[in-house]
Amino acid sequence: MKCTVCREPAVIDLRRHNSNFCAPHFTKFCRDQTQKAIADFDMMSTDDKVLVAVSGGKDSLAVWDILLDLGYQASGLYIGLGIGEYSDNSKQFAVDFAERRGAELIQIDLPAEYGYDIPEGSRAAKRAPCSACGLSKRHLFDQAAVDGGFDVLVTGHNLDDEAAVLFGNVLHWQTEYLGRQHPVLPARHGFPRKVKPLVRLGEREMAAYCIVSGIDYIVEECPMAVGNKHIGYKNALNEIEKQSPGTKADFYLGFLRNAADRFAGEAAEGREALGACVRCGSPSPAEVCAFCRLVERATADRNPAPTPQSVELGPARRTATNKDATT
Ligand code: Q46
Ligand code: ZN
Ligand code: ZN
Repeated sequence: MKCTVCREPAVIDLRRHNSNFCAPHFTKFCRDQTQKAIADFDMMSTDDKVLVAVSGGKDSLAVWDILLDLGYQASGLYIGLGIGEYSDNSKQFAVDFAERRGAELIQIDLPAEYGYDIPEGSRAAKRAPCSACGLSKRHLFDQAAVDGGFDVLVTGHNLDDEAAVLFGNVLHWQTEYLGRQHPVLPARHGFPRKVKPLVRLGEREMAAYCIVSGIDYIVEECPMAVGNKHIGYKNALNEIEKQSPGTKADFYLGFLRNAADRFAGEAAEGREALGACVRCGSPSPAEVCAFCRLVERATADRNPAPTPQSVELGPARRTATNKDATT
């Protein structure tokens, strides 16, 4: 198998692009695809102050690496979720990467700073673990981006993730979610601009990118992911992709080109109905936002109910340089 560009031995074949690449040309391919997504969807410019939500997994470390190589001023944000050994290990990969690239890594520790971990939060709130986790992460990412004066929050969602979410939303005709399923969500009061620069690259490509770039990442799956329905959607789409390479990209990128606009109105309606949480000030459809209610329930056993003032002040938010983060 030879590289389509230079005829040297290839390290990967990409059936949907009808191409094989050697390591340097594959790295370039990933960078070009990221740059194309950024340009096509007008995600950000190199003047923007960028915050990357980093989990220690392949996608978030790869997107951080690519953005740094493309000249973006990109800091990382790692949230310790308190999911046992998994969280300890994943944090180390984020810290090591930041140190290697000399990049700033901001860290937030959910148990230390908010008094609960994801297993406890999920039990107390009677929510599935991924639901309590997603809610916590979204809130903390948004808050850290706004507080830190970042122009844009980047997540490592890849083509497989987005196609699986789209598949689920179409299967159940979740029209409001379909209206929001765009790789760029504009900033509005209390929410930073959010972008997904990896939407043109798949899971296998991101794992390969990390391997050829020498990026160590947590390979272990989160132990709480068991039963997550998106895994089933991904498997179903992978079966289709095997028979017909390129279907996943056609499905997702075709939706953005041909159908996403039709649902935009419904998402906008939902957005206008938001007020501000009386405790933390975040945009919320209710008086107290879902995150503040989760904190309250998850910590009810050990703390008196938080007063509006104590939640509003929140824990001290730390900004760690990569050097501080490792000491
Ligand atoms: S970390 Fe959290 Fe994921 Fe684990 S509990 Fe679910 S959402 S699976 S990306
Ligand atoms: Zn080559
Ligand atoms: Zn709140």
